[in-house]
Amino acid sequence: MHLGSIRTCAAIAAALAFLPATAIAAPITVAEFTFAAGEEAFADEALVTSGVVTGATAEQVQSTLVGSNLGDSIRVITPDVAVIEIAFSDNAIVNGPGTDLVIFELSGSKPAVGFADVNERFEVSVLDGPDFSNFVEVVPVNTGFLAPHDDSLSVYVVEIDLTSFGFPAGQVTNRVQIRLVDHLASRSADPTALGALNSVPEPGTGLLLSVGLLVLSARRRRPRTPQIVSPSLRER
Ligand SMILES: [Ca+2]
Ligand SMILES: [Ca+2]
Repeated sequence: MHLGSIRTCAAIAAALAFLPATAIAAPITVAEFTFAAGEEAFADEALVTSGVVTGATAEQVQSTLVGSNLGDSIRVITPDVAVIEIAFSDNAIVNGPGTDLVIFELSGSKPAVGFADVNERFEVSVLDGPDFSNFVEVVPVNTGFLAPHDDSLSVYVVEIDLTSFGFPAGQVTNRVQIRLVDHLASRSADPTALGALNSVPEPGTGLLLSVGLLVLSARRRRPRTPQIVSPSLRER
């Protein structure tokens, strides 16, 4: 085997040796739900696709719904309504056992754990193949945990099992839409985060990227004399 090839293989082997330690995140527990994939399990992008989120810029909608932090929430107030599309880009939600996705919502404290607040109901749609499903109404349930930055608010959750959207076991999705309506004529539900309990890494990120960069790095180091690259090769 050529010396350069040996070096390339050694570089890849070294990468694979350390990647498991960096690629496998520490689990995160949020209001008694443990996300084995850690921060990766949570939503990565959020975009208002129709209507208006009351009092929030596009950047605020994005920063509020992305990641595991429950410190802020969004809402609509009549006459506003809004559809928000949430994307998972470094992971996908897979239909595994039981609940696959948890949507966290913040509402005024209620004494009873398990209290389902119908006034905070909203609608959820999931991307199924090329199309989004019909919207399904969901009702947040009190976990009994208080919001980390405001103990006048409780953490409520909606647990989504993709089976209820007709997904067979193992089918994945990486996009969800939520539709917010103000049912109380005062404010709608207040979603704050979305996390995949059953999460799989998105192919093409993480491991593949790291190995690819190392192969490129090894190849770039190989020449010991300057090379002339023809314009035609550059353009390929
Ligand atoms: Ca993610
Ligand atoms: Ca499931």
